[in-house]
Amino acid sequence: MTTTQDIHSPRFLAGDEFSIPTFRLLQQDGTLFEGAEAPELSREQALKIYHTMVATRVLDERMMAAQRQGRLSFYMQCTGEEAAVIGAAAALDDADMIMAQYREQGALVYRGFSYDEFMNQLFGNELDYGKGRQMPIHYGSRKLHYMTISSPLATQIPQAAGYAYGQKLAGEGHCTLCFFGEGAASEGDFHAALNMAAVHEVPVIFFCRNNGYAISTPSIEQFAADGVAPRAFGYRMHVIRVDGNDILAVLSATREARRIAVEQNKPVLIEAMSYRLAAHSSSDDPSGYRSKKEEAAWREKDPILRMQHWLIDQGWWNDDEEKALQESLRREVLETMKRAEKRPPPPLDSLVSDVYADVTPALQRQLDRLKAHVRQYPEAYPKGARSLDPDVKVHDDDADDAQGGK
Ligand SMILES: Cc1ncc(C[n+]2csc(CCOP(=O)(O)OP(=O)(O)O)c2C)c(N)n1
Ligand SMILES: [Mg+2]
Repeated sequence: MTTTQDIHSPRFLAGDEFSIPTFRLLQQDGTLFEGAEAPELSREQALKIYHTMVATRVLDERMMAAQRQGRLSFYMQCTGEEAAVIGAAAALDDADMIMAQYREQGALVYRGFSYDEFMNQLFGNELDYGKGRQMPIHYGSRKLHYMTISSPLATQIPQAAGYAYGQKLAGEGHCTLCFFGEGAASEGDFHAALNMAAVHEVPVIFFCRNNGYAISTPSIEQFAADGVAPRAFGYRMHVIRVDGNDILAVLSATREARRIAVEQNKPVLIEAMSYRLAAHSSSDDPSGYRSKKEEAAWREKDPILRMQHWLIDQGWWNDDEEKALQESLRREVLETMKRAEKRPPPPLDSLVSDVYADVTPALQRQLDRLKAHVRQYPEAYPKGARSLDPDVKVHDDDADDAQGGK
Protein backbone atom coordinates (compact mmCIF):
# COMPACT_ATOMS: atom_id res chain seq x y z
CA MET A 1 0.00 0.00 0.00
CA THR A 2 1.37 3.48 -0.89
CA THR A 3 -0.07 6.96 -0.43
CA THR A 4 -1.17 8.84 -3.54
CA GLN A 5 -0.64 12.48 -2.65
CA ASP A 6 1.28 14.26 -5.47
CA ILE A 7 3.66 17.22 -5.11
CA HIS A 8 5.19 19.19 -7.97
CA SER A 9 8.42 20.46 -6.53
CA PRO A 10 10.95 18.37 -4.60
CA ARG A 11 10.24 18.22 -0.91
CA PHE A 12 12.27 15.89 1.24
CA LEU A 13 11.02 14.69 4.56
CA ALA A 14 13.67 14.24 7.23
CA GLY A 15 11.68 12.40 9.85
CA ASP A 16 12.57 14.84 12.60
CA GLU A 17 9.20 16.50 12.09
CA PHE A 18 7.88 13.77 14.36
CA SER A 19 8.78 13.75 17.97
CA ILE A 20 7.75 10.75 20.00
CA PRO A 21 6.49 11.48 23.49
CA THR A 22 7.27 9.31 26.52
CA PHE A 23 4.34 7.84 28.43
CA ARG A 24 4.79 8.33 32.20
CA LEU A 25 2.48 7.93 35.18
CA LEU A 26 4.61 7.60 38.28
CA GLN A 27 7.12 10.06 39.71
CA GLN A 28 10.18 8.89 41.62
CA ASP A 29 8.62 9.84 44.97
CA GLY A 30 5.76 7.42 44.32
CA THR A 31 3.12 10.02 43.48
CA LEU A 32 1.36 10.22 40.12
CA PHE A 33 2.00 13.00 37.63
CA GLU A 34 -0.74 15.59 37.54
CA GLY A 35 -3.56 14.31 35.36
CA ALA A 36 -2.15 10.76 35.34
CA GLU A 37 -4.30 7.84 36.36
CA ALA A 38 -2.98 4.55 37.70
CA PRO A 39 -4.11 1.47 35.74
CA GLU A 40 -6.50 -0.89 37.45
CA LEU A 41 -4.35 -2.93 39.78
CA SER A 42 -5.42 -4.98 42.76
CA ARG A 43 -3.35 -5.01 45.92
CA GLU A 44 -2.65 -8.69 45.26
CA GLN A 45 -1.26 -8.16 41.76
CA ALA A 46 0.65 -5.05 42.82
CA LEU A 47 2.38 -7.02 45.58
CA LYS A 48 3.07 -9.93 43.23
CA ILE A 49 4.76 -7.52 40.81
CA TYR A 50 6.75 -5.92 43.61
CA HIS A 51 7.86 -9.28 45.08
CA THR A 52 8.96 -10.35 41.62
CA MET A 53 11.04 -7.20 41.19
CA VAL A 54 12.76 -7.68 44.53
CA ALA A 55 13.22 -11.44 43.97
CA THR A 56 14.89 -10.70 40.62
CA ARG A 57 17.21 -8.08 42.13
CA VAL A 58 18.21 -10.43 44.96
CA LEU A 59 18.84 -13.30 42.53
CA ASP A 60 20.99 -11.03 40.37
CA GLU A 61 23.06 -9.70 43.27
CA ARG A 62 23.70 -13.14 44.74
CA MET A 63 24.51 -14.81 41.44
CA MET A 64 26.88 -12.06 40.43
CA ALA A 65 28.63 -12.51 43.78
CA ALA A 66 28.73 -16.28 43.16
CA GLN A 67 30.36 -15.66 39.79
CA ARG A 68 33.00 -13.48 41.47
CA GLN A 69 33.66 -16.27 43.97
CA GLY A 70 34.36 -18.62 41.08
CA ARG A 71 31.30 -20.77 41.74
CA LEU A 72 29.62 -19.87 38.46
CA SER A 73 31.18 -19.31 35.05
CA PHE A 74 29.03 -16.44 33.80
CA TYR A 75 26.09 -14.24 34.72
CA MET A 76 23.96 -11.36 33.39
CA GLN A 77 21.93 -8.96 35.53
CA CYS A 78 18.65 -7.26 34.80
CA THR A 79 19.37 -4.57 37.42
CA GLY A 80 17.67 -1.25 36.69
CA GLU A 81 15.32 -2.76 34.11
CA GLU A 82 13.01 -4.71 36.42
CA ALA A 83 9.99 -2.47 35.84
CA ALA A 84 10.25 -2.74 32.06
CA VAL A 85 10.51 -6.51 32.04
CA ILE A 86 8.15 -7.39 34.87
CA GLY A 87 5.58 -4.72 33.99
CA ALA A 88 5.41 -6.18 30.48
CA ALA A 89 5.05 -9.76 31.74
CA ALA A 90 2.34 -8.72 34.20
CA ALA A 91 0.22 -7.30 31.38
CA LEU A 92 0.03 -10.65 29.59
CA ASP A 93 -2.12 -13.69 29.88
CA ASP A 94 -0.13 -16.58 31.37
CA ALA A 95 -0.56 -18.59 28.16
CA ASP A 96 0.86 -15.84 25.92
CA MET A 97 4.30 -16.69 24.56
CA ILE A 98 7.38 -14.78 25.70
CA MET A 99 10.47 -14.75 23.52
CA ALA A 100 13.30 -13.00 25.28
CA GLN A 101 16.89 -11.90 24.63
CA TYR A 102 18.78 -12.81 27.83
CA ARG A 103 18.22 -10.02 30.36
CA GLU A 104 14.57 -10.70 31.10
CA GLN A 105 14.74 -13.24 33.93
CA GLY A 106 12.19 -11.11 35.83
CA ALA A 107 9.47 -12.22 33.39
CA LEU A 108 10.27 -15.83 34.25
CA VAL A 109 10.20 -15.10 37.98
CA TYR A 110 6.79 -13.49 37.47
CA ARG A 111 5.49 -16.63 35.77
CA GLY A 112 6.64 -18.86 38.61
CA PHE A 113 10.05 -20.18 37.51
CA SER A 114 11.52 -21.15 40.87
CA TYR A 115 14.95 -20.33 42.26
CA ASP A 116 15.65 -24.08 41.96
CA GLU A 117 14.92 -23.97 38.24
CA PHE A 118 17.19 -20.94 37.79
CA MET A 119 20.02 -22.56 39.72
CA ASN A 120 19.76 -25.89 37.91
CA GLN A 121 20.28 -24.05 34.62
CA LEU A 122 23.00 -21.78 35.96
CA PHE A 123 25.01 -24.70 37.31
CA GLY A 124 24.15 -26.98 34.37
CA ASN A 125 23.36 -29.85 36.69
CA GLU A 126 21.39 -33.04 36.02
CA LEU A 127 18.06 -31.22 36.49
CA ASP A 128 18.81 -28.46 34.00
CA TYR A 129 16.16 -28.61 31.27
CA GLY A 130 18.91 -27.89 28.72
CA LYS A 131 20.99 -30.81 30.09
CA GLY A 132 23.99 -28.61 30.73
CA ARG A 133 24.57 -27.91 27.06
CA GLN A 134 24.29 -24.15 27.28
CA MET A 135 26.00 -21.28 29.02
CA PRO A 136 24.38 -19.96 32.18
CA ILE A 137 21.34 -17.65 31.72
CA HIS A 138 19.93 -19.61 28.74
CA TYR A 139 16.69 -20.38 30.54
CA GLY A 140 13.52 -21.68 28.98
CA SER A 141 10.29 -23.28 30.09
CA ARG A 142 7.70 -24.95 27.93
CA LYS A 143 5.35 -25.11 30.90
CA LEU A 144 5.57 -21.33 31.38
CA HIS A 145 5.46 -20.44 27.66
CA TYR A 146 8.95 -18.96 27.71
CA MET A 147 11.06 -19.82 24.68
CA THR A 148 14.61 -20.90 25.50
CA ILE A 149 17.17 -18.10 25.14
CA SER A 150 19.62 -18.26 22.26
CA SER A 151 22.84 -16.22 22.16
CA PRO A 152 22.89 -14.91 18.59
CA LEU A 153 21.23 -11.51 18.82
CA ALA A 154 17.79 -10.86 17.34
CA THR A 155 16.99 -14.40 16.20
CA GLN A 156 13.95 -14.36 18.47
CA ILE A 157 12.40 -11.37 16.67
CA PRO A 158 11.43 -13.03 13.35
CA GLN A 159 10.66 -16.20 15.30
CA ALA A 160 8.17 -14.20 17.37
CA ALA A 161 6.48 -12.90 14.22
CA GLY A 162 6.18 -16.46 12.94
CA TYR A 163 4.97 -17.82 16.26
CA ALA A 164 2.32 -15.10 16.46
CA TYR A 165 1.20 -15.96 12.96
CA GLY A 166 0.59 -19.48 14.25
CA GLN A 167 -1.35 -18.05 17.20
CA LYS A 168 -3.51 -16.07 14.78
CA LEU A 169 -4.27 -19.22 12.80
CA ALA A 170 -5.04 -21.13 15.99
CA GLY A 171 -7.54 -18.42 16.92
CA GLU A 172 -7.30 -18.94 20.67
CA GLY A 173 -6.76 -15.28 21.51
CA HIS A 174 -3.09 -15.47 22.48
CA CYS A 175 -0.20 -13.25 21.51
CA THR A 176 3.59 -13.29 21.64
CA LEU A 177 5.68 -10.71 23.44
CA CYS A 178 9.21 -10.42 22.11
CA PHE A 179 11.89 -8.69 24.20
CA PHE A 180 15.09 -7.35 22.67
CA GLY A 181 17.65 -4.65 23.34
CA GLU A 182 18.10 -1.49 21.30
CA GLY A 183 21.42 -2.97 20.14
CA ALA A 184 19.74 -6.09 18.76
CA ALA A 185 17.33 -3.80 16.89
CA SER A 186 20.25 -2.94 14.58
CA GLU A 187 20.23 -6.49 13.20
CA GLY A 188 18.52 -7.10 9.86
CA ASP A 189 16.31 -9.65 11.60
CA PHE A 190 14.54 -6.81 13.42
CA HIS A 191 13.43 -5.19 10.16
CA ALA A 192 12.45 -8.46 8.51
CA ALA A 193 10.38 -9.35 11.57
CA LEU A 194 8.52 -6.05 11.83
CA ASN A 195 7.70 -6.01 8.15
CA MET A 196 6.51 -9.62 8.18
CA ALA A 197 4.36 -9.02 11.26
CA ALA A 198 2.77 -5.88 9.81
CA VAL A 199 2.07 -7.43 6.41
CA HIS A 200 0.56 -10.60 7.85
CA GLU A 201 -1.21 -8.77 10.68
CA VAL A 202 -0.14 -10.95 13.56
CA PRO A 203 -0.67 -10.59 17.33
CA VAL A 204 2.86 -9.76 18.45
CA ILE A 205 4.25 -7.12 20.80
CA PHE A 206 7.81 -6.13 19.98
CA PHE A 207 9.18 -4.87 23.28
CA CYS A 208 12.46 -2.99 22.92
CA ARG A 209 14.41 -2.40 26.11
CA ASN A 210 16.39 0.72 25.31
CA ASN A 211 18.85 0.59 28.19
CA GLY A 212 21.36 3.03 26.72
CA TYR A 213 24.08 0.55 25.81
CA ALA A 214 24.97 -2.41 23.62
CA ILE A 215 27.86 -3.68 25.76
CA SER A 216 30.17 -0.63 25.62
CA THR A 217 28.50 1.21 22.73
CA PRO A 218 26.17 3.98 23.91
CA SER A 219 22.88 4.29 22.07
CA ILE A 220 23.92 7.69 20.78
CA GLU A 221 26.53 5.92 18.65
CA GLN A 222 24.12 3.23 17.50
CA PHE A 223 21.55 5.19 15.50
CA ALA A 224 20.99 8.72 14.22
CA ALA A 225 17.22 8.63 14.70
CA ASP A 226 15.22 9.39 17.82
CA GLY A 227 15.63 5.92 19.29
CA VAL A 228 13.98 2.81 17.91
CA ALA A 229 10.32 3.87 18.08
CA PRO A 230 10.18 5.90 14.80
CA ARG A 231 11.00 2.77 12.83
CA ALA A 232 7.45 1.55 13.42
CA PHE A 233 6.17 4.21 10.99
CA GLY A 234 8.15 2.56 8.20
CA TYR A 235 6.11 -0.58 8.75
CA ARG A 236 2.77 1.11 9.45
CA MET A 237 2.71 -0.24 12.94
CA HIS A 238 1.31 1.01 16.24
CA VAL A 239 4.04 2.33 18.51
CA ILE A 240 4.45 3.77 21.99
CA ARG A 241 7.48 4.97 23.94
CA VAL A 242 7.25 4.45 27.65
CA ASP A 243 9.33 5.27 30.72
CA GLY A 244 10.79 1.83 31.38
CA ASN A 245 11.42 2.63 35.06
CA ASP A 246 7.75 3.37 35.63
CA ILE A 247 5.99 0.13 36.48
CA LEU A 248 2.48 1.61 36.14
CA ALA A 249 3.16 3.11 32.71
CA VAL A 250 4.78 -0.09 31.40
CA LEU A 251 1.88 -2.19 32.68
CA SER A 252 -0.70 0.14 31.22
CA ALA A 253 1.04 0.48 27.81
CA THR A 254 1.58 -3.26 27.47
CA ARG A 255 -2.01 -4.07 28.43
CA GLU A 256 -3.21 -1.73 25.71
CA ALA A 257 -0.69 -3.19 23.23
CA ARG A 258 -1.98 -6.66 24.05
CA ARG A 259 -5.54 -5.54 23.40
CA ILE A 260 -4.57 -4.18 19.97
CA ALA A 261 -2.56 -7.31 19.17
CA VAL A 262 -5.21 -9.81 20.20
CA GLU A 263 -8.42 -7.98 19.26
CA GLN A 264 -7.23 -6.46 15.98
CA ASN A 265 -4.47 -8.88 15.02
CA LYS A 266 -2.03 -6.02 14.74
CA PRO A 267 1.59 -5.92 15.82
CA VAL A 268 2.73 -3.21 18.23
CA LEU A 269 6.18 -1.80 18.97
CA ILE A 270 6.96 -0.60 22.51
CA GLU A 271 10.20 1.20 23.29
CA ALA A 272 10.88 1.23 27.02
CA MET A 273 13.48 3.81 28.04
CA SER A 274 15.66 2.58 30.88
CA TYR A 275 19.28 2.06 31.90
CA ARG A 276 21.44 -0.99 32.41
CA LEU A 277 22.66 -0.23 35.93
CA ALA A 278 25.01 -3.22 36.13
CA ALA A 279 27.79 -4.32 33.80
CA HIS A 280 26.78 -5.90 30.50
CA SER A 281 27.73 -9.29 31.91
CA SER A 282 30.13 -10.77 34.45
CA SER A 283 32.82 -10.45 31.74
CA ASP A 284 32.41 -6.69 31.39
CA ASP A 285 33.72 -3.67 33.30
CA PRO A 286 31.76 -0.50 32.50
CA SER A 287 34.26 1.81 34.20
CA GLY A 288 36.17 1.85 30.92
CA TYR A 289 33.35 3.46 28.95
CA ARG A 290 31.00 5.37 31.26
CA SER A 291 31.20 7.59 34.30
CA LYS A 292 30.19 6.88 37.88
CA LYS A 293 28.26 10.14 37.76
CA GLU A 294 26.08 8.88 34.92
CA GLU A 295 25.40 5.64 36.79
CA ALA A 296 24.58 7.53 39.99
CA ALA A 297 22.06 9.71 38.16
CA TRP A 298 20.23 6.60 36.99
CA ARG A 299 20.45 4.92 40.37
CA GLU A 300 18.32 7.81 41.59
CA LYS A 301 15.62 6.58 39.19
CA ASP A 302 15.59 3.05 40.58
CA PRO A 303 12.36 1.41 39.38
CA ILE A 304 12.02 -0.78 42.47
CA LEU A 305 12.21 2.15 44.88
CA ARG A 306 9.72 4.04 42.72
CA MET A 307 7.20 1.24 43.02
CA GLN A 308 7.96 0.78 46.71
CA HIS A 309 7.16 4.45 47.37
CA TRP A 310 3.87 4.08 45.51
CA LEU A 311 2.96 0.93 47.47
CA ILE A 312 3.72 2.65 50.79
CA ASP A 313 1.56 5.57 49.66
CA GLN A 314 -1.29 3.14 48.98
CA GLY A 315 -0.91 1.72 52.48
CA TRP A 316 -0.01 -1.66 50.96
CA TRP A 317 3.59 -1.97 52.17
CA ASN A 318 5.85 -0.96 55.05
CA ASP A 319 9.48 -1.07 56.19
CA ASP A 320 9.09 -4.19 58.33
CA GLU A 321 7.58 -6.13 55.43
CA GLU A 322 10.42 -4.91 53.22
CA LYS A 323 13.04 -6.14 55.66
CA ALA A 324 11.37 -9.52 56.09
CA LEU A 325 11.05 -10.00 52.32
CA GLN A 326 14.70 -9.14 51.67
CA GLU A 327 15.89 -11.50 54.40
CA SER A 328 13.77 -14.43 53.35
CA LEU A 329 14.72 -14.07 49.66
CA ARG A 330 18.43 -13.86 50.45
CA ARG A 331 18.21 -16.96 52.60
CA GLU A 332 16.26 -18.81 49.93
CA VAL A 333 18.75 -17.96 47.17
CA LEU A 334 21.69 -19.16 49.25
CA GLU A 335 20.00 -22.41 50.26
CA THR A 336 18.92 -23.09 46.70
CA MET A 337 22.38 -22.39 45.36
CA LYS A 338 23.98 -24.85 47.77
CA ARG A 339 21.49 -27.50 46.70
CA ALA A 340 22.05 -26.94 42.97
CA GLU A 341 25.85 -26.87 43.28
CA LYS A 342 25.87 -30.28 44.92
CA ARG A 343 23.98 -31.99 42.15
CA PRO A 344 25.99 -33.95 39.59
CA PRO A 345 26.09 -32.92 35.94
CA PRO A 346 23.83 -34.68 33.44
CA PRO A 347 25.04 -38.08 32.17
CA LEU A 348 27.70 -37.74 29.49
CA ASP A 349 25.61 -39.75 27.05
CA SER A 350 23.03 -36.97 27.01
CA LEU A 351 25.54 -34.92 25.02
CA VAL A 352 24.60 -36.85 21.90
CA SER A 353 21.14 -38.17 22.70
CA ASP A 354 18.87 -35.50 21.22
CA VAL A 355 20.76 -34.63 18.05
CA TYR A 356 19.19 -37.21 15.72
CA ALA A 357 16.49 -39.81 16.29
CA ASP A 358 19.30 -42.38 16.65
CA VAL A 359 22.88 -41.68 17.67
CA THR A 360 24.94 -41.74 14.47
CA PRO A 361 28.18 -43.78 14.29
CA ALA A 362 30.23 -40.56 14.10
CA LEU A 363 28.67 -39.16 17.28
CA GLN A 364 29.05 -42.52 19.03
CA ARG A 365 32.76 -42.56 18.12
CA GLN A 366 33.20 -39.06 19.55
CA LEU A 367 31.43 -40.02 22.75
CA ASP A 368 33.58 -43.16 23.13
CA ARG A 369 36.74 -41.10 22.70
CA LEU A 370 35.51 -38.55 25.22
CA LYS A 371 34.84 -41.31 27.75
CA ALA A 372 38.31 -42.72 27.20
CA HIS A 373 39.73 -39.26 27.81
CA VAL A 374 37.73 -38.79 31.02
CA ARG A 375 39.00 -42.18 32.24
CA GLN A 376 42.57 -41.20 31.46
CA TYR A 377 42.38 -37.75 33.12
CA PRO A 378 39.62 -38.01 35.75
CA GLU A 379 41.03 -35.12 37.81
CA ALA A 380 40.39 -32.71 34.92
CA TYR A 381 36.64 -33.38 34.93
CA PRO A 382 33.92 -32.37 37.39
CA LYS A 383 33.70 -34.51 40.46
CA GLY A 384 30.64 -36.65 40.60
CA ALA A 385 30.32 -37.02 36.84
CA ARG A 386 28.37 -40.23 36.91
CA SER A 387 28.60 -39.83 33.21
CA LEU A 388 30.78 -42.75 32.35
CA ASP A 389 28.23 -45.26 33.32
CA PRO A 390 24.70 -43.82 33.27
CA ASP A 391 23.29 -47.04 34.69
CA VAL A 392 25.05 -46.47 37.99
CA LYS A 393 22.65 -44.45 40.11
CA VAL A 394 24.37 -41.97 42.40
CA HIS A 395 22.61 -41.53 45.73
CA ASP A 396 20.91 -38.23 45.71
CA ASP A 397 18.85 -36.99 48.64
CA ASP A 398 17.29 -34.02 46.86
CA ALA A 399 16.04 -35.96 43.84
CA ASP A 400 12.47 -35.82 45.11
CA ASP A 401 12.49 -32.03 44.79
CA ALA A 402 12.93 -32.26 41.03
CA GLN A 403 10.94 -29.55 39.24
CA GLY A 404 8.49 -30.27 36.43
CA GLY A 405 10.21 -30.71 33.07
CA LYS A 406 9.89 -28.56 30.01
C1 LIG B 1 24.60 -11.77 16.11
C2 LIG B 1 25.36 -11.34 17.35
N1 LIG B 1 26.25 -10.33 17.27
C3 LIG B 1 26.93 -9.94 18.36
C4 LIG B 1 26.74 -10.58 19.57
C5 LIG B 1 27.53 -10.15 20.80
N2 LIG B 1 26.67 -9.39 21.71
C6 LIG B 1 26.08 -10.00 22.75
S1 LIG B 1 25.13 -8.95 23.62
C7 LIG B 1 25.50 -7.64 22.62
C8 LIG B 1 24.90 -6.29 22.88
C9 LIG B 1 23.42 -6.25 22.75
O1 LIG B 1 22.92 -5.04 23.22
P1 LIG B 1 21.37 -4.80 23.41
O2 LIG B 1 20.61 -5.49 22.36
O3 LIG B 1 21.18 -3.35 23.56
O4 LIG B 1 21.02 -5.56 24.77
P2 LIG B 1 21.50 -5.28 26.26
O5 LIG B 1 22.72 -6.12 26.49
O6 LIG B 1 21.78 -3.83 26.37
O7 LIG B 1 20.39 -5.72 27.14
C10 LIG B 1 26.38 -8.05 21.62
C11 LIG B 1 26.92 -7.15 20.59
C12 LIG B 1 25.81 -11.65 19.59
N3 LIG B 1 25.53 -12.29 20.72
N4 LIG B 1 25.12 -11.99 18.49
MG1 LIG C 1 21.00 -2.19 25.25
